[in-house]
Amino acid sequence: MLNDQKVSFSGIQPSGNLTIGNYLGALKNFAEYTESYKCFYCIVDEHAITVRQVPADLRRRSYEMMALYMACGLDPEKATLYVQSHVPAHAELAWILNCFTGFGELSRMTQFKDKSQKHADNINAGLFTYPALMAADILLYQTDIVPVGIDQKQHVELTRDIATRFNQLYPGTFTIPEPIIKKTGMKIMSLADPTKKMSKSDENPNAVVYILDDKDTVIRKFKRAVTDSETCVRMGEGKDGINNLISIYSCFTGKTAEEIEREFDGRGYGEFKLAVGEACADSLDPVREEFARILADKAYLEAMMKKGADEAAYYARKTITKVRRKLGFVQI
Ligand code: AQP
Repeated sequence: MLNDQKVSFSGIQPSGNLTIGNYLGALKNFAEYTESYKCFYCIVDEHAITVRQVPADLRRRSYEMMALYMACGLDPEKATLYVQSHVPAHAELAWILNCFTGFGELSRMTQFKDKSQKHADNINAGLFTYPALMAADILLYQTDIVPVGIDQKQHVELTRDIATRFNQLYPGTFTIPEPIIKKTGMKIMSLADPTKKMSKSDENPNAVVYILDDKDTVIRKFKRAVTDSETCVRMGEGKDGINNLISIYSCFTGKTAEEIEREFDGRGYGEFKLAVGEACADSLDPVREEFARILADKAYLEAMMKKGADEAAYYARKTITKVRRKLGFVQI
């Protein structure tokens, strides 16, 4: 907690074009905390390099994400929007927290297991210690809440364990954060294989709907979405494709699953898929327009990045100074 105001922190990697999974599970929810919390929303480029990135793409996507944060309703006057590598305290605290994180704890992280399978030629130490950097991101700002999708729950829980352990040794250092995971949209699945999470680094572009896809592309992708051999639009076990489409439609329209089942009673999958595509494309239309407008002004984006980095560094410095003192590092 900073000066009695509660803190919300979250981050997204600029490791690909953002998907509606990133949007519904995280980004869309960020703005609702800006009135009552001090918010820090970060573009976590240091996390992104745990997987090989093309430098020009990483740079371009960092600008794009800054524009997208704003296009999704985040006002840089109300929330601190910044790039992780602009605030060196993240890397500094990550090193310290590495020394308070168990090898066994890191070995149990599902993301590490998944990503080391996916990138078998590059299982680097950064991929393994990624959760310690994420703990640093969160703990630097004395964060109370972390709005994320369900896939990040395990990392936030580890952050809590690390913070609790640190506080036992050095009382009063960190606020213990809570993950905030919305029930609808917490895990949007791939359209090509609805048993798998929709992921921005998926190689099959038809598996993923990007926030910036145009309307025709969005509708085409939903039309092709894998479903099952039934025709009735209803939630059920083994109906992963339809369950996923119902939850996407619910997120974009605010309707409950029961309302959706009633709305499509007696109508086939084709009609339902079209409605999901239209609801998604229509909701994202204003985001796309705003994004294009903001992205065109590079000087403004850079000024906002600088402003965000300065603000974040100010708060991060307070925590890092406290941590250094508690650890016994000499202050000069
Ligand atoms: N499919 C999803 N459904 C709901 N939420 C999701 N998130 C990601 N995918 C889904 C949430 O988006 C936020 C940012 O994620 P990230 O960039 O840190 O990386 P990630 O979780 O590993 O997401 P991706 O898209 O799968 O990225 P890549 O392909 O680079 O690994 C998080 O809050 C996450 O929960």
